[in-house]
Order: sequence, then structure tokens, then C-alpha cells
Amino acid sequence: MSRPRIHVPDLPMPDAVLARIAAEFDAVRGGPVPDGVAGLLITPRDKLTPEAIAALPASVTVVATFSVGYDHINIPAAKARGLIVTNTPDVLTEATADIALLLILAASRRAREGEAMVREDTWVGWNPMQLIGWQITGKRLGIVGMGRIGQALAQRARACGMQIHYHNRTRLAPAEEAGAIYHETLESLLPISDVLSLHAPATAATDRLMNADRLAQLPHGAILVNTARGTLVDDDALIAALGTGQIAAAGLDVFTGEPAIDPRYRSLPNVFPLPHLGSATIETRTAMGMRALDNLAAVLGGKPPLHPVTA
Ligand code: 8YV
Repeated sequence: MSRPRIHVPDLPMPDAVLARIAAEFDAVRGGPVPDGVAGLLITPRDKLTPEAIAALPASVTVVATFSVGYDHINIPAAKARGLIVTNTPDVLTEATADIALLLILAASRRAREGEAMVREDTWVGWNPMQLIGWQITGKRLGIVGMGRIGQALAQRARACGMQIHYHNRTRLAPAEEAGAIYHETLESLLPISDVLSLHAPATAATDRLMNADRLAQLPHGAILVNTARGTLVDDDALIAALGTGQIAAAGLDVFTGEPAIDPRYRSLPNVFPLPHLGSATIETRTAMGMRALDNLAAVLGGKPPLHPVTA
């Protein structure tokens, strides 16, 4: 039987993923998608706009994104064209929750300024008020979007002695809630969130969700963490709030326009920035690649997709 013809990005990938591509698929790596290709492996770097979808060869029937997020794909245009779209849920939950916790700790304990002090040799000795941060134990963590990643962060934060509050479109079952306190509205969640962590997808409804008005509803000196998508935050508003101390510190793994981020973030001492490392462990990236290939293999083998994007 001939191997399914797919197009894959010309990007480094885990060895096991590359080995499976070579063994099971007839793969075109990088460059334009040639006629005859049936499936695409893409990443969030590939923007599948309606125009890009219209320009695909008619032979393409399935697009598997190497990500859980799919805001880089115009789903209505893909559906109208009859394309099956798949993503990689579940396997990046723990890794992304780890990065959210890392950002909470790094932002609240001023890790960026501390590291700079050591590296730049400006550390002149201990003093009782040097780089004083804020303890997270006993504080209230507000989680916006209590899906898989939000729940995995809640589990970690509980172990750190934080009290968990959340807002979600729907209230979770008691077993999933595990004692977290539900807020029906953001307006109820924000004023009690000493630390706020964003875990909602990028949609029209979440675009600039954290605008000046909502940032002002947080307690003065709150910590903001974003591992979801940069578009959930209004950059001008956040940068202004970081300047006044309304937001004491932010931990950001995602940015609007990344990697071309708002340059003001680079120099703000109270921003701990990371280059979208949420799922960047070898275990997770291997599992994500395998999951994307499982979907391509299923669809191109005449079976239903395992992780279809239905939105
Ligand atoms: C990835 C992510 O690092 O899966 C997602 O939606 O944001 C991250 O896990 C990124 O998308 C690159 O694949």
C-alpha cells in the first residue's frame, strides 16, 4: 500500500516524530504544498487564512496542527472547504501548567531582577529589603478558563497553599472543582484575585479580555500570568498598569504578534517573559507530534479523526 503523502514544516522536531514521518508517510518537507499532498502537518506559525486555505491544492483533505490552540486556522473557511482539522489536546496539559506555576513564582519573587543582579554583578550584599517580592502561600489565585490546563494549575497551586477561584463559561462538577470557588462573572472573580492566570482560548470573545477596565478591577499590586494567547491582554493597558504598580508583576509566555512582541515588554523589570515555552518539554513535544501524526494516519487511512476541531 502506498504511504500517505503529507506536507510537514521544515522545522526541527523530536527524533521519534521525524522517524515516524519517514517510516509511515511520503513527506514533503517545507516549501509550497504541491498538488497530490493529502494531509498537512502545521504549527501555529502557519496562518491558515481563508486565502491560504483557498490556495491549497484540491488534494488536501486534512490539516493536523501541532498544537492544542487553533486560532491560526480559519475554521469556518476550512469547514466550507470540507477540510478536516485536528489538534493535540491533553498531552500538553501538565507541561503548560508547569510553566504557569513557574511564571507565578518568577513574577511574584522578582526572578528577572534577581537574575540580572547576579549576572550583571550589581549584587552588593544582602539587605532586608532587597528585591522584596510577594508570598503566594495563602493568596487567592483566580483562574480564567478552568479547562484541562486551568485544573492542572489549580492542583499545583493548592500544593503551594493558594486558595483557588475560577471563572468558566460553565461551572465544573464538584469532583473537577476540588474545592475551587466558582465565579459566574469575571467582575466577581477579578477583585479577589491576588494572582490571575489566563487559560482561555483566543476567540473574538476573549480578544483583549484583560483591558484597562478589567485590570483596574484586580486588587492593587496583583500578579498577572498569561500562558494562553497574547491577544487576551491589551498590551497598552497592561504596560500602563505595570508602570503604576496596579499590576505588581506579570509572567508572560505568550504575546500578541509573537515573536515580534511589543518592545516595551523587553525593558520592564517587573515582566518575566518567556518565548512561548508552555509545551516545550521533550516528552510533551514528542507526544504532540505523535498525536498530530495519529490524526493524519487515521484520516488518510479512511478512519475518523481522533481529535477533530469541531468549533
Ligand atoms: C505550542 C501552544 O508550544 O499548543 C498550543 O496551542 O500554544 C503550545 O503548546 C505552540 O503552539 C507551538 O506548537
